[in-house]
Amino acid sequence: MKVYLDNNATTMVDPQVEEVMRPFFTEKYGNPNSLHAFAGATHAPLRTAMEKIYAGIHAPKEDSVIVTSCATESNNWVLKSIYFQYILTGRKNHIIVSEVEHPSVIATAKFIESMGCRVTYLPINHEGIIEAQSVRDNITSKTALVSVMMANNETGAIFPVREIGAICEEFNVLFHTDAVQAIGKVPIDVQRFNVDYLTFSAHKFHGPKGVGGLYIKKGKELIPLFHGGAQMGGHRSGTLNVAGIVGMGKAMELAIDSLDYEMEDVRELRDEFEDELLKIKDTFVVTPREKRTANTILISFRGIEGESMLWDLNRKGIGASTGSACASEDLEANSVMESIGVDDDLAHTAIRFSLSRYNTKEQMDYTLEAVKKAVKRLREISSSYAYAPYGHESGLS
Ligand code: C6P
Repeated sequence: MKVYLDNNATTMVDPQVEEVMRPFFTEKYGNPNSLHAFAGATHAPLRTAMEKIYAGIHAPKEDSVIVTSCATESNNWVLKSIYFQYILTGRKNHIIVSEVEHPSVIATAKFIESMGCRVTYLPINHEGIIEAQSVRDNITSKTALVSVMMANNETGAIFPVREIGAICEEFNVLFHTDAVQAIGKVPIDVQRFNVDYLTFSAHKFHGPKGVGGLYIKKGKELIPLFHGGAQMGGHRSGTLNVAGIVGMGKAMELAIDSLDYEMEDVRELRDEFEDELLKIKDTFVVTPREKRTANTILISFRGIEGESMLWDLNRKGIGASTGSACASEDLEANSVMESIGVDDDLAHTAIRFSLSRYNTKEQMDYTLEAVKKAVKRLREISSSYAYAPYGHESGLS
C-alpha cells in the first residue's frame, strides 16, 4: 500500500485540475498578450479562473489578486515592498511577524532587518498559538506591517487573524496573512478578516506547482517585485502561466466545494488516527485539535529520532515528514516544538502527519500498524528511551 501523509508539503494534483490544464500546453498555447486568435483562445478561460480565485477568498472586484509563481514569491513581495515604501523612506521603522512563520517570511524579515528595519518576532504560547494581545502590545506609531500566518504548516494551529486584523485596523497598520495552509481547510473571507494582503499557493490545495497568488486590498498597493512587460496590470511582469492559472482556478473551486468534507470527514479520519496514536505511551501532540486545521497532527514519540521513524514508515510505503519540507534535511530539532519550549530531546522526535481528501480509513489503519511496529523497534534500540526516567519498555504493551 502507498500512503501519502505529507499534504502540508504539497498535494496531488486533482485529476479534474489536470484535465482543465491540458489544452493549454499543445493546443491553446498563445501568449495572452499577443494580438491573434491563439492568444484570444486563452482569454475566457483565464477570466473564468480568476473569477473562481476571487470567489474562493471572497475578494471584492475592486481589489487585486495577482498571480505569482508561489507563496515564497508572494511573501517576499509583501515584506520587501513594505521595506521600500515605508522603511527606506523613513516613514516607519518597524514590522511584526510571528516567530513560527514559514522561512519565506522569516528569512525575508531577517534580510530587511539587516537593511535597518526593526523586526519583532512574536512568540507562540504553550498551545503553539500567537495571542492577538501580543500584537497589540508590540505595535508602535512606527509599525508599518504585521505579518501573521492563518494556519501553521507544522502544527496546523489556526491563528486569530480576525482579531489581529481588527487590531491592525484600529492602529492603522498594514496586515498580511500567509494563508497557504488555510485554503480549502477553513473558510476564507478577506473582508471579514480585514486583511490587506493574503498569500496562497496552488500546490497546497491540489493545484499545480509553480503558481500562487497575492491578494492586495484596494488602496494598499505594493511596489512590483518584478518590473518588465507590465502584465497583471503592471503589478507583476512576466508572461502569464496560463495552464497554471487555469489549474489554480479549478483547484480553488474544488477546494471550496470540498470544504465541508475536509472539515468533517477528514477531521474524523485524523481524530480517530490521533486517538490511537495517543494510546502509545510517551507521545505528545502540539496544539489542541479543535484549534488546528482538520488535516494535521504534529506528534512526538519520546526516545525516537523523527528521521528514524520516517525511514521505517517510508519502507512501508508511507510518506510523512518531521515538519516543514524545506527544513527536513538539516536534522535540527522541530522549530515549533522548540518555540513552545519543549525539551530538546522531545523536539527531535516530532513527526508531522498531514492528510488530504484522498486518504482513506484503510490507509490510516495501515499507517497506525506501521507506526506501532516502528515505535516498538526503535524504542528497543533507543538508548535515550531505555535510560530515561519515564520507562524501560517500548511503550507498547
Ligand atoms: N510549506 C511545508 O512542508 P511555496 O513552496 O512557495 O509554494 O510555499 C511556501 C510556504 C509558505 N507558507 C507556508 C505556510 C508554507 O507552508 C509554505 C510551504 C511546505 O510545510 C514546504 S517548506
